[in-house]
Amino acid sequence: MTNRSPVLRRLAPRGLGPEPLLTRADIPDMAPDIVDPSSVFNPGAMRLGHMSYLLLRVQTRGRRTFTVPACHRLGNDQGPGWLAVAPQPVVFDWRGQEPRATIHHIYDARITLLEGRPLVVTAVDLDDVCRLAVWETAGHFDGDYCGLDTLGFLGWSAAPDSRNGVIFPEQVGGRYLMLERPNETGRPNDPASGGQIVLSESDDLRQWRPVGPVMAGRPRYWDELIGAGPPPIKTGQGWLLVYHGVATHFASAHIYQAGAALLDLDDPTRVLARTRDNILEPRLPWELTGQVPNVVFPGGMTVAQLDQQGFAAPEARVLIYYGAADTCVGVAETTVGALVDACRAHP
Ligand code: BMA
Repeated sequence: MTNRSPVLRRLAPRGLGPEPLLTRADIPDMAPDIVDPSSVFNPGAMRLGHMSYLLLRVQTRGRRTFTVPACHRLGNDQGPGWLAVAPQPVVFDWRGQEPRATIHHIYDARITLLEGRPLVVTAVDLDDVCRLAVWETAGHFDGDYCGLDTLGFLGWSAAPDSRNGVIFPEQVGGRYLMLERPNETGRPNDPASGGQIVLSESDDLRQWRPVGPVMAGRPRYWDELIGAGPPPIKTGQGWLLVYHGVATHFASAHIYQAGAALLDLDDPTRVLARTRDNILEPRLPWELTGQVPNVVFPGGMTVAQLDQQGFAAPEARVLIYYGAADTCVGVAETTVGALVDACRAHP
């Protein structure tokens, strides 16, 4: 068997073996910008009805980065599977607030459905730093792709140089919350990364201020460097966060894996439990080999149903969308209960 993990099961979206949900072959040409692209990876996701709405990171042969909407539904008793990629990349509307520095790349979108509307956080590579931008949808929800085709700028996150920003799906204590991962200076020739997830807060989604640290990497183990994966989901046991961890102590390459943690519902700076082991690691050829080898990088998580108060039940089915080797997109399934149990397995 390829995957005996009790927590996450990779899916076979085309009915063969565990295989990518999307590869570069699924991205239609969008001349003049996207023609025969090199890769598609690191998707953000949100669920509306029975559909997952994705924002894909598409890289061209010029190593330019575009964000492309898509939608996905697994085939089941209720209907056939569905996968469609938009014919145009997302238009980012800075609304006259673009930074003065050169904008090189906008990437790794994370989507949160908050108060009935999608909010997106992206990384923005500038000359010297990477900042996190918060965007709202500018299109209508009743159109294709839920209005994710045009995103309007709302503001910058609190940290001056960070990545992996995710907004909570509801206010906590009367404020909006975001997890972000300040970048520490990378080693020579390494991309800047970081070993700590922190909490930021906002009254209006435009101005963000720091609150404090949430969790740190564990040197010498699987998650030495860390960053939030998809936005957290609310469970009776706490905010369920899937995050990525990077093992940096292997000579040949860093290994990007996924784990999970439970954060206190009222004070998400308190970590209640955390997986000792990773719950997903690169094992399949398309996770081990690609533009950046040995990478699984979760960015989207959809839950089949939430109750009236926004809680996900233990039996609710979870899909986790992840980038593989910075080259393609995979999807794995589990339940809320299995993730919570994995967090609490080794107190
Ligand atoms: C991280 C980010 C991700 C990327 C990953 C693996 O630092 O840059 O966008 O997928 O590295 O290369």
